[in-house]
Amino acid sequence: MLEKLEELQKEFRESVGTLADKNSLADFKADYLGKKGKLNDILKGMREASADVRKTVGAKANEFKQEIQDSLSAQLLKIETAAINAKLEENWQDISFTDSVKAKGLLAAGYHPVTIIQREIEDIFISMGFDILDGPHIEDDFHNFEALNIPDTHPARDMQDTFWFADMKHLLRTHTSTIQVRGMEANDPPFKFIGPGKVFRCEATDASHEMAFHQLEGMMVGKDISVANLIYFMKALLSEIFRQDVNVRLRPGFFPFVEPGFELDIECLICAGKGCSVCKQTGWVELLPCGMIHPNVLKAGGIDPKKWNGFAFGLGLDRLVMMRYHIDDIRHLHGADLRFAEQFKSY
Ligand code: FA5
Repeated sequence: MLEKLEELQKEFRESVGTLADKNSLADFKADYLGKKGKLNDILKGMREASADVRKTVGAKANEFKQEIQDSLSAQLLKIETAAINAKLEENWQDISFTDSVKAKGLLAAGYHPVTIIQREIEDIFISMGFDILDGPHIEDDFHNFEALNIPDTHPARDMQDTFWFADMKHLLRTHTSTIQVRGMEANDPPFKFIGPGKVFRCEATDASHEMAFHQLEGMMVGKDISVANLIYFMKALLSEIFRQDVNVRLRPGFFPFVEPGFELDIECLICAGKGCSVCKQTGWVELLPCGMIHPNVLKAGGIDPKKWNGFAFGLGLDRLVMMRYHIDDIRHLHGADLRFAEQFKSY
């Protein structure tokens, strides 16, 4: 009996690994452990056997039963894992941007043109030693207006139509100049940083105006900084971005947080200065307001204006993108037309 049991065990071990599906596993189990199965068949003669044999064979048979259960469970796990892997293999997709993916017509991801330009500008300023700061979209009155020399009743508040929250204390920031205030709060001079981000204004849209758009703030605070320093950095930026000669003009501009303030306009690249809907027929596009930081702003940021001074600028990123890629309507930048977005895939 012991010999037969060992033979059956050998046969079991040889075949259990070849079972390939759940049904054959169930049949196999019944074949070995069922009432009329192979194991019971061998154990039929147990009643007549001596006590010694019954003890040895009984122990061996129990061990074997356990082995059968364990091996069948392990084989079931193997079969299920193989099935899952086969399914994964079948549904596998190459999402790297290879020619084979393009050929299959799968949509490949790319960067939005605003992101492309933003990163280029970040690289330019990093190479000139600037840090990059961030700030929240939801701001308070202090950071958006008060600290920027725009007190409560100041008419300049009407220059930027504001989305206020119901508490009338919080708002969606109307410009990235809020990052100037946060930068001054967090740093001791001298410092220089840029702060790119989304801004929001409650105004009607047209070819060059959006309600949600992007700006990139810049601030440099140090000793004896002059308008010449400001113009140097603005020129460096524009020549890197456009890599071509562009006509610019500097004219006086009013912003309560700078004195003197300037508007740096670029000759419209859409119409080559002839006049179109983007430049409102003027031939020039407002791109880069800037100026020397007002002493009140430094004070509000905890910086002594008798010791330190500096410049700040607030670049309109969407309009820069429009000039760079000759896009004739800002609303294309925020639309959902994939034919537009796909032109900028950078892979
Ligand atoms: C400001 O927002 C000032 N905070 C900029 C500044 C910073 C001045 C530091 C001085 C020193 P302004 O409202 O002009 O300024 O907006 C800045 C730029 O954002 C504009 O030149 C323009 O390029 C862009 N811009 C303004 N409004 C819109 C709009 N609705 N849609 C798209 N771009 C806009």
